[in-house]
Amino acid sequence: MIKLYGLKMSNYYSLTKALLIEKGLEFEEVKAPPTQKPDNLARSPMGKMPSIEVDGVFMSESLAIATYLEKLSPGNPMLPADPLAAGKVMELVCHIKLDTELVARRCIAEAFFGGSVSEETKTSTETDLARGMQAVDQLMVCGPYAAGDSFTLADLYTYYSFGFISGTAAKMFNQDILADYPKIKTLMEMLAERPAMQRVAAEQ
Ligand SMILES: N[C@@H](CCC(=O)N[C@@H](CS)C(=O)NCC(=O)O)C(=O)O
Repeated sequence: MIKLYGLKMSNYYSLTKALLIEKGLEFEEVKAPPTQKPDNLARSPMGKMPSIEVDGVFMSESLAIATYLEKLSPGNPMLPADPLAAGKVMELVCHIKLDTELVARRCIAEAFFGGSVSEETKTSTETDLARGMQAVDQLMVCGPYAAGDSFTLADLYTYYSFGFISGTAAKMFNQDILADYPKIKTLMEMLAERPAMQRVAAEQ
């Protein structure tokens, strides 16, 4: 059985858990904080969460795990069969991850953990996040799902990134970041109703 390591508070852990549920795969959750200790580094070279273990093999990075799960369990696909459409899903995932989620993450210490970040970091985060939001919005199809008419990996990354991004923007910039992006806001509301997302939230 697949073992899922990490903490339920993590958005990437939650994303991976929701994916396992969407795929109908059996898994066991193992509580493992993100540390630089040898046991965690063996699972995840940067000491982050989530990671999984399959037959004694460890794997980190949610996108790598998603790629593995897609090959393992092609039923209930998270990528369209059409190569171009699949590429477009991954393009959207990349922009969500790199240009919005990772940007908001620069302020995580102050937004969620009682730390502080420099004024320079706050300013660059606000500017870069605004730019990333435009890029993501440009690619968002919302027809009705993120990348078209079927639920894909892009919806998982949308849901578990924009929850975190909205929280960060509210705390750091007193900003309702989705107010200017009604397409994404409506999609978030729709995705919140999915059984996988509901189960992840209920078990958090
Ligand atoms: N690119 C990674 C990101 C994972 C990540 O940033 N995880 C966070 C929790 S959501 C973490 O472990 N943070 C602790 C740390 O950076 O030490 C993925 O997609 O899995």
